Amino acid sequence: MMLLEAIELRHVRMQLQSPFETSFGVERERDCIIVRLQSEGLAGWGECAASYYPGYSYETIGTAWHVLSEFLIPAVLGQRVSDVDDLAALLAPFKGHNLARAGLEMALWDLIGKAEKKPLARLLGGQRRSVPVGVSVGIQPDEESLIKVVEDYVREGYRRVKLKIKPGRDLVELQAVRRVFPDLKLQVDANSAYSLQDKPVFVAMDSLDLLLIEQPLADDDLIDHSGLQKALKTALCLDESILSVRHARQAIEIDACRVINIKAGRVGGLAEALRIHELCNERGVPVWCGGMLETGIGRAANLALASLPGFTLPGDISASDRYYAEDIAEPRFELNPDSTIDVPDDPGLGVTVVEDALDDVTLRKGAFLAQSD
Ligand code: OSB
Ligand code: MG
Repeated sequence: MMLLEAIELRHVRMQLQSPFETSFGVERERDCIIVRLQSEGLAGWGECAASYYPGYSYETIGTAWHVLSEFLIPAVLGQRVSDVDDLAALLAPFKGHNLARAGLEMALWDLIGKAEKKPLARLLGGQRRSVPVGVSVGIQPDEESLIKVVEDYVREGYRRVKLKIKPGRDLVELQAVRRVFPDLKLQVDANSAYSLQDKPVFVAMDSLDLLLIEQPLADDDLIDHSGLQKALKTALCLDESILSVRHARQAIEIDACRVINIKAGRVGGLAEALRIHELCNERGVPVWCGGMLETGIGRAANLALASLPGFTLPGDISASDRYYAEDIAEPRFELNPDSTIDVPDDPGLGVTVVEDALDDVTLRKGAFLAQSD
C-alpha cells in the first residue's frame, strides 16, 4: 500500500524543433501538464498530453488542469493504493477527460516501478528491448519541401514515415513521395478531416501500397469508417475514435478499422491500453503505439508500452532530437541504425527528470497536499 501524500502539477511549454502542421492546425510549441506524485519518500512522474487548444481532442491544458485540481486530485490525495486499479476505482465517479486521468495514472505507474525496482516495460508485460519506430511528418509548405523533409528523416535512419494529410493536400503529394521512395513503409494520418463524400480520394490512395490510412473521418463516426473500409484494400486505422476497449471491440466487430493506434492518454491510461492490446491480440488486429509529441517523460511510457508483443507495426516514437533541442528528462532517446529505439530499463519510467530544465519551461505550478489529521 502506498499513501498518496502530495501532487504537483506544472503547465510546461516546450519549443518544437520545427512547426508541426496537421489538418487541425499548426503547433510551433508543445504544451502539456507534468504531474509529480509523492509517496513515502518516492516521486513518480506523469505527463498529461492535452494541448493548449482543442484541436486533436476536446481536452485542453485548461480543462485538464481544472478536472485534475478540482476532482481527480482531491479524490486520490490522502488515499492508500496498492495498484492502478485502486486509482481507477477512486476516479470512477468522474466522466471523460481521459488525457487528464492518464497523466495521473502514469505518475502512479512510475511510482510503483520505483517502489518495486522494476522497469515499466516489465510491469506491463513487455518483451522487446528495443522497438521499431517511425516518424510523423507534418504538412509542409509545398511538395518540394515535403520530399526534402522525408529525405532527411530517411537519411537519419527512419524506415517508416507517416504523412499528415488534409483535403487538398493529399493525393498529389503522396504520389510524389511514393515515386521518390518506392520501398519506404508509408502511411497517412488525416486527423478526421474528411467525410464519406471524399471516398474517391481514398480509393485513389489504395494503389500506393500504404501500411494504413489513419483516422480519415470524424472521431465519433464508426459507421462511416466501416462504409469506407469496405471500399478499400488498405487497412483503415483508428486513433481519435477509440477511447476505450469497448470502442475498440465495436470498431473491430463492424469492420470500421483493421488496425488500431493505441495511445495511453487517449484511452485514459496504460491499464486501458493493455486491455485494448489484449483484445486486438485475440482478434488478430495489429496495433502500434501512437504519439503526442511527448517530452522524454511521456515518450518513456510509450516505449514501454510498445515493447508488448502485439505492437507489430512501427510506433510514432521518434528520437528526442526530432522534437526538442532540450528535454526535461534524461537520457535522451536516440535512433538505432535499424530504426528502433531502446526501451528504458531502469525502474519505473526509467528516466530522470532534470529539475532545472523543467523549471525553465514551467509556466504555472500547482501544489496539492493531503490533509493531515
Ligand atoms: O494524430 O497521431 C496523431 C501529434 C499530436 C497529436 C496527434 C497526433 C500526433 C502525431 C505525432 O502524429 C506523433 C509523435 O509524437 O511523433
Ligand atoms: Mg493520429
